[in-house]
Amino acid sequence: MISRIDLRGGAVTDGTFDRDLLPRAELDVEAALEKVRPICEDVHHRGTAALIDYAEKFDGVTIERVRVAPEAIERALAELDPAVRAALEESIRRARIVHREQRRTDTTVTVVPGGTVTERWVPVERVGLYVPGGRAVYPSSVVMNVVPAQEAGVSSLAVSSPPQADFGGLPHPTILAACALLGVDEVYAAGGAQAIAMFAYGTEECRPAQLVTGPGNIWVAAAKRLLKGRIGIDAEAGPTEIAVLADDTADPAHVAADLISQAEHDPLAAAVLVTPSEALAAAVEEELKVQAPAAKHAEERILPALAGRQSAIVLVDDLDAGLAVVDAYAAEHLEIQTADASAVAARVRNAGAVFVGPYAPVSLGDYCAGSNHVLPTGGCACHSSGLSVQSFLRGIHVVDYSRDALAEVTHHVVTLAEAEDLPAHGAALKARFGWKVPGQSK
Ligand code: HSO
Ligand code: ZN
Repeated sequence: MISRIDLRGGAVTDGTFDRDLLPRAELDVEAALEKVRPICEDVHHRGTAALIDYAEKFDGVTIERVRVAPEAIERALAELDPAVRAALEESIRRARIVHREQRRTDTTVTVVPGGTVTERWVPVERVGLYVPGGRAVYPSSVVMNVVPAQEAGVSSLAVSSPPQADFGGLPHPTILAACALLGVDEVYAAGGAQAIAMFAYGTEECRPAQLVTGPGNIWVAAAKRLLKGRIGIDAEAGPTEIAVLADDTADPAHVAADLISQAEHDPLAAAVLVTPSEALAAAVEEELKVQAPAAKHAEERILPALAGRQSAIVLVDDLDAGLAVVDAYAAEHLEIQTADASAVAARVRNAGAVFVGPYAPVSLGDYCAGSNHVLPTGGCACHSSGLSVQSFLRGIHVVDYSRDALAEVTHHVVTLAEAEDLPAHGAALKARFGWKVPGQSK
């Protein structure tokens, strides 16, 4: 079962504690690079024919085309369970409410009279979205990727998900139905590294995209690392993580249920409780002992995730030390279940998303909070954000100076250019003023 890490005794507060003590899974993406390189090159050179071969080899299905026919997408929607449809529609509605507000407006700053710099936000033209289809079939992730792209104004959006032997070589029907609900009609049956290569290089059926987003396994992460630059990527998503910072006001049954909820994703998923309360730690351990083995995915995912070195109950001296620990850990998801949770949450510096108080469990955010569930993992929350409308926009600087505004600053530009031994830079300005630097006598 879950292990304990004892960080009591002042080491956290005085900043001397060993951060390597914090639990974390290891994922060797580097080692997967050599395996995915030939696959990506093959897709580059043989296009659709290569994708059809990989469907046979990795997914065990014979397909004739990679692009999914529109009728198959429509059929999946028609056959979708009405309750799932209603829930997906609510998830989409809430995500749209939040993401619509994230759209930045262009800003123009007048630096000097006649000299302006505008930041103009322009959507990426074409985006490929990868949706896994192995252990994880997550229509909710289709929502979380497509909604911000659409709200950003991305005009061309394609989805790819592995062909499923059980569904005649099509992606999973719930994935197709989610695409239909979101108005995405360009869907491909390609999985793993080969799907990322399809978006990066393009094939006879699929125009290349400028950006690929979406979660995936280690092969997808390796392909993203390999093809980054050729195509933009969101992040190399690792196994999911939940950290809970709790004191003895928290309900141990709820804390345990929340830890289990994310352990359910993957044997490498991380579930971490940080608490100053010995009593809470013991009560959560008891709850885990009862709840975890009874859960549906106990054997293959939950129990190994909780027992793994990436999960732990971390004991700290007090909430201040707890905050230092969760900041150092920089969890993908962080729940604050303490007295005055809002005030504690406001002090968090590093987390993909923070869930405040007893009624904001991570599962709410996974589906229906309106927030995005594609969040930085593996400690990347200390420098990166989750997916948002911003992920699909580029800010173009537009520089507009009048003759007078340029004249006024020319001597400074010329001086800096000469200081860097780049006189041609200065000359570009001097040429505009008959080679005489305005404001300088010689
Ligand atoms: N917790 C996952 C997202 C997810 N949960 C999808 C359920 N379905 C990573 O944030
Ligand atoms: Zn989840």
